[in-house]
Amino acid sequence: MAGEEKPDVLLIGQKKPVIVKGLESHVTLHYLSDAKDKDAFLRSLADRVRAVAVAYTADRLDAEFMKKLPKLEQVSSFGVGYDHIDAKWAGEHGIVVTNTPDVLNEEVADTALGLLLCTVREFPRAERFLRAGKWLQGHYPLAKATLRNRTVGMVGLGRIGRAIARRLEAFGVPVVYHARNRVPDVKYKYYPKLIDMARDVDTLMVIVPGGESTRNLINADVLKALGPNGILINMARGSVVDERALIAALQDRTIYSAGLDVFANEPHVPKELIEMEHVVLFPHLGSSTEVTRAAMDQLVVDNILAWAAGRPPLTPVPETPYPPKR
Ligand code: A2R
Repeated sequence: MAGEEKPDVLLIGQKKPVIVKGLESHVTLHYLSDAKDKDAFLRSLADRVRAVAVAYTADRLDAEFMKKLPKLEQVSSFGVGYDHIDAKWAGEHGIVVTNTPDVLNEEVADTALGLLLCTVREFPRAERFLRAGKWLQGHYPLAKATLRNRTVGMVGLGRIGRAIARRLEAFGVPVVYHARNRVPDVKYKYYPKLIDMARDVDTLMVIVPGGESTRNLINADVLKALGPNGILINMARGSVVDERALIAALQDRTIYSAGLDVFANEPHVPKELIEMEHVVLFPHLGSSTEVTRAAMDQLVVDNILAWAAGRPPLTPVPETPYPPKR
């Protein structure tokens, strides 16, 4: 009977065990990664696929892609950031997009503090020193920077930003923030203008969404305002920082250092950054533990299962309110 048929779902990206196991008994899964000719594959499924699960992938789900699946109702995407999906277009065309917020907040905040400490106190560089046998010749030089006299300007104070700010408070580090809107229930000083905050602080912690509204938000002017003691930590997306301007600012010591978990063209990292001993570079580790990634995968599954059962999505993004306009 047609009513008992399992719905067809396209899986884009890695065949992650939690996602495949969680979905395969409830829906018929089609794997884009298996297709030799992706366009032909999508054409063959165009009449059937009504939902897409997006695992970890570099693929973009733009309007052109979604148009190839005219029956599409829901896109369940892995990760809190969804700048790889044209959510505005989806919302305008009755497609609900879901992401995986909250389950990763504390993990990403841990990574942010780790990256900040590594950058301020040069821990990775000191460890390289030990491994190279240099301790036998003398002590590692004293760190020039310290967290003790710093003020952190949060660029973004959402779910993850607040978890980072809580940790900073516990460390005794003053916190202020910039976002487009004041957050009503926090006591941190609010800066409506990023440039004003950059001028007043010596450390920026960037944790905003990627996409056009934040592209190159951290530009040469902001870095200049941050100044020669300045440290930039980017936990957001590479696109939020003008990478060329950052490289120039690090080379001529317009700012002191940077800790970067994200890059403009991952996994490619500019040679200039790799050659700089005093910056700290992480391979996009934000949420990357087995436990947290499994929780994110499970939320991808649960959003699809809710859709398949005719229930509202658990975590729709703001651009695609539920119920969708059709
Ligand atoms: O601007 P607001 O009031 O919407 O505040 C949000 C802020 N934000 C921005 N701040 C300045 N300029 C912008 N153009 C701009 N767009 C957004 O970023 C809010 O304070 C924060 C985002 O918070 P949530 O939506 O709760 O995101 P969550 O879960 O903290 O994750 C942030 C990002 C992800 O999108 C990934 O790219 C990355 O962290 O992992």
